[in-house]
Amino acid sequence: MSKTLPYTRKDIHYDNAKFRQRSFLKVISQTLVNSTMKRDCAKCSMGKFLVLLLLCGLGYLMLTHTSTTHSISGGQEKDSNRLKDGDELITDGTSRLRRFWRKPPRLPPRLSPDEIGNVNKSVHVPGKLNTGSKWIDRQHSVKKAFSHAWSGYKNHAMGFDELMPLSQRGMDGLGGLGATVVDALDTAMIMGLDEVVSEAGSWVETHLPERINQKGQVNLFETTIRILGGLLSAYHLSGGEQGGTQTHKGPMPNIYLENARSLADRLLTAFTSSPTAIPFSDVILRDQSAQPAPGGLSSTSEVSTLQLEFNYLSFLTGDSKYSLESMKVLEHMKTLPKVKGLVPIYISPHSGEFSGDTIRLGSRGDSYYEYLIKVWLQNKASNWTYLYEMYDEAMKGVKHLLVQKSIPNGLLFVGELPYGPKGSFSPKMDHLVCFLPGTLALGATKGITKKEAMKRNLLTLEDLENLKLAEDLVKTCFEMYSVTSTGLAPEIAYFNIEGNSEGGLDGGNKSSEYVNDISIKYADRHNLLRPETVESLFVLYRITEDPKYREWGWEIFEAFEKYTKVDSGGYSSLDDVTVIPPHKRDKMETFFLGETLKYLYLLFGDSSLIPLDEFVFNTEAHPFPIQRTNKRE
Ligand code: DMJ
Repeated sequence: MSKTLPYTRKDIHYDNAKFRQRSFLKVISQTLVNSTMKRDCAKCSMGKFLVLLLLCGLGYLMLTHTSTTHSISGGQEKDSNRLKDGDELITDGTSRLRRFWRKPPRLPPRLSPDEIGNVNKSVHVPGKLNTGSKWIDRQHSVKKAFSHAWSGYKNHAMGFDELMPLSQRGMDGLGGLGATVVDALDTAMIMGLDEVVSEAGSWVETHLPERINQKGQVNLFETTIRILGGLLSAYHLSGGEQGGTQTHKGPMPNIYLENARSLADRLLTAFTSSPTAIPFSDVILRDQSAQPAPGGLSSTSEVSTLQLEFNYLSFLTGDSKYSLESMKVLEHMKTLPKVKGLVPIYISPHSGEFSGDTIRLGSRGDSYYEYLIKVWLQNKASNWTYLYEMYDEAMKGVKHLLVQKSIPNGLLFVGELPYGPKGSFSPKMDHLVCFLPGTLALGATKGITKKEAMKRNLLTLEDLENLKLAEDLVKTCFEMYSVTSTGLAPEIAYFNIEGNSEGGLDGGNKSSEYVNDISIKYADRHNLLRPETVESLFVLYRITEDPKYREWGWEIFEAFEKYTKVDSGGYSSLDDVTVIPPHKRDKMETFFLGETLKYLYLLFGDSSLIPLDEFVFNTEAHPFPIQRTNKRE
């Protein structure tokens, strides 16, 4: 059980008042109150009383004088229309005077989660964060990396699921739907790479319909998050929701939606053939049939990480069946027994019950927790408050049962309960768990900046605690990279804790402060170009606006460039991140283009690009717009 949480108020900087600008009069009056003048005035010295009077008069004149320097010029006018409550643009003296009498800071509001979500529309100021050209250059480097990855794939593996960059050929590890094409498509749109959009879009138009009809077994989860998700975001980003006007190169947006619908109609059989609300794990596309995984069980994360995609498809098509089937899973899970909101990593589609005791936020558990909050955020109009409650309870469970601190240097990490709550704690953390800092931060502010949320008094103490935990955990994720010789994280890390030091060696970077806190087992030393840490850095940067997250992201990007780039095109997974030079594995995962490079590009870019209070990213980094209305009803 965690001995390190909860944080104290001091730790989480609970002081809304210090995020408010003090008015001019407040500064004067507080200075007077705190100065020796206070004592002197008490003696009623006439001279000092007159000085005080003079100061007050001067203050009043300054504040009520209408200055032309505050008039809004043409360029600013546009932005000023977007300013709402609490913004600090002052245009006349009367407004200034009003600021004198600002009410004292309120306590966090006691709103229901849905109410909090609804008042959370952020005031967005484009260009605010992307100041210096350093970040423009770095963003450009990521774009170049994407082009290099795509050229390797296009030249050697076009139409296959993945590129084998060393062998310079393709492989179909995901059922043969050209997964890299579809996963990469919206990243190319976001980066403005028209040629790639055109190549990938033409491939979708020409080849995907036939593949969807004729291919065999695919995994429901992987196909939903990568292919269905990629098609839906491509539809949105190419202007599909603006009435089909084409705003990008490539086919008309409807091509993406038609393919999405055709694919989803087949995937639905995984739900409809199951005797319970829990879908089977695999679908045979050409037969339009479904089957359970060998052994009969589905992964908890897999069955609960379909709803963003199916809901959005229902929204776009007006056909509620996709949403209804997928939401049955979460509605059913709501009724199942849990351990402080935490759930085992397997579930049976035959009985509808969880199976086994293992609880973790790594593989097979991770995105269950991610989708609870994201599906709620996506569908504010639907009032699915139970999802927020499940998320909230689960995060309390994480803090209570899974978070511990390493020795000797105190990194917070999220471990596992391989034998349930009564068994021993394992200080093992998959890289996959590094999605959690981003999710916690998103859950705390609902996508707006911390500063804005503080200004509007929207954060509860629990939100602030979760945000603090997010910041501590993302540091740990970053240190999982820093402790290795290559600067790249292993697939799994173990943390040394009091009374339990797992085997394994250090990461090889002896100059890291945390070299004795983290150990890595031989079998876990690989790196698959995974996105979770840069994903969380992106979210944490957008929410806290702390530039260190960009710097950390840049260090990680440089390490990818140095050790995973293949000259003939593409990037490769590594066998061992602790040795230099690391041996390459000959596989470029689709999520390197779909997620890792997209999040890095967004991290270095302007915050107006895919704002977090207007879009929700599926677990494969495909952004869907947050739904303000519910078309289904
Ligand atoms: C991706 O397919 C998704 O992010 C998923 O949720 C977890 N695994 C990979 C990336 O690591």
